[in-house]
Amino acid sequence: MSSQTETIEALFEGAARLASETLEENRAGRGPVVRRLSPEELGRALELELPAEGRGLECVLELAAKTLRYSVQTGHTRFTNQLFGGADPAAIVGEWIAALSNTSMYTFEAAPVGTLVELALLDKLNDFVGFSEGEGVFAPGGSISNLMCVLAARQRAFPHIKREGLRPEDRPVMFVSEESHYSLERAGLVAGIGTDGTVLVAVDEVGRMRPEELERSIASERAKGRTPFFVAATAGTTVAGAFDPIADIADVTESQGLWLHIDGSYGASALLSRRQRGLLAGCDRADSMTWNPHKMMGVPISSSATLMRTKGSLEETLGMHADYLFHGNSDNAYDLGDRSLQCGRRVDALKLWFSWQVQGDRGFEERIDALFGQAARFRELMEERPGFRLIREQEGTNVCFRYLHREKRGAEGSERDLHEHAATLAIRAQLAEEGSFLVNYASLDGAATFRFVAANPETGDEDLTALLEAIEAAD
Ligand code: ABU
Repeated sequence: MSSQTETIEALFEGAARLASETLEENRAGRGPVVRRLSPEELGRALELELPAEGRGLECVLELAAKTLRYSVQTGHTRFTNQLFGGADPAAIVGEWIAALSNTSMYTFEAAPVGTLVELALLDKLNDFVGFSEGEGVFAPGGSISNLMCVLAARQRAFPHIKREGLRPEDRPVMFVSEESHYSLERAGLVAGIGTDGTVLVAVDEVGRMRPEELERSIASERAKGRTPFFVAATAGTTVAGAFDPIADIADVTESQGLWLHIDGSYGASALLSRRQRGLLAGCDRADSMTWNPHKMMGVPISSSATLMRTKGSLEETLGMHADYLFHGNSDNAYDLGDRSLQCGRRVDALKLWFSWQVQGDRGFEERIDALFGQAARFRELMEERPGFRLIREQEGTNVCFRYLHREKRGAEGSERDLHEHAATLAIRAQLAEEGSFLVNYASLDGAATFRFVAANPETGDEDLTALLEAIEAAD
């Protein structure tokens, strides 16, 4: 063995050791969730300056250890801040192998394995949705998948757009719920529709779009001479975790001849669970769907499937047929490049494929059931304690709640008014400062609200109780 090979082997062995130690610490809930430093302090700790003379491979393990030390431990059992959490060792290896094989997903020629793996995964996901003749492509995240679906809908409604762009008389308008993800409004502005061209449809007390409001909004926009073309239902809203009533919305879109998209970035994974898939009943009637395995399914970011009910929709919308890449040979039927907004594209499919081989459908089903169970358990534990208030009926894996200071309980006035916005922020900041928990907040119904996310199935009762106690203690 050459000395260079020995050095590389030692490097990779060291990296593997560091990885398994990190996973073990996070799984056991040891160590802080985050070591909070100011940007200036962190910059100094990282020693960001780039050297004129290289330091050699010897520095890599030190850099890796430092990176992990100051990173947020998103695999920690007490990280509940985002819609993802935990860590899957098989998927992490898939990510390493993607880097090692270092290719780009535009052609079968350049990425034969990645292409076939991606196609197999898209078929599998489409089967769960009920898109029996579907297609799709992976994208860098839910926002880009949502954008691609808006563009595909725009292409269908205004077929001249690819050559001419929008005509003044087109006046497109799209509809999303007022609790949908902001990426949909942004997709509208990228698509040349402007934020004024996106109508926010009212939601019910759970946070689900009201189909009758959708119908009313469509009629009102038509009366103004605008052209409705796209409706997005959300399966798992970002803050409340609510699931819009897809079948009722599909009744509206079908009768109005509109494209129905489902932003299932967060909640499409509920389809993997026989107990939970009813939340997306009617999803097979949609035209497109966004599904992020990097959320509930626990593969590393990013993994976002853009799914289409009809083959050819993406290429019709985005295809540019660059002949330096697509040489018109028999393999071209497999080329994914013309379905994507990107040219160079990472092999994101590999990590999900590794994970699915390890876990199977049943393993993912257990994971999803565990997350829904964890959210229900957290709510139960919370409701046993005075001072905690559930703010939204919990449908998915988020629990939105406020904590009312003991001196204010029972006082005059509505609890919302009594609740101090600043108190939620201060409690949250204190927990983050201690490194004990990272739990996010958002504004719901006009006041700051904690958002607990069940994203890591390793989070147990002890962690849930400790979070409630930590909030009480910080009060
Ligand atoms: N793309 C939505 C993610 C939001 C969150 O993790 O909280």
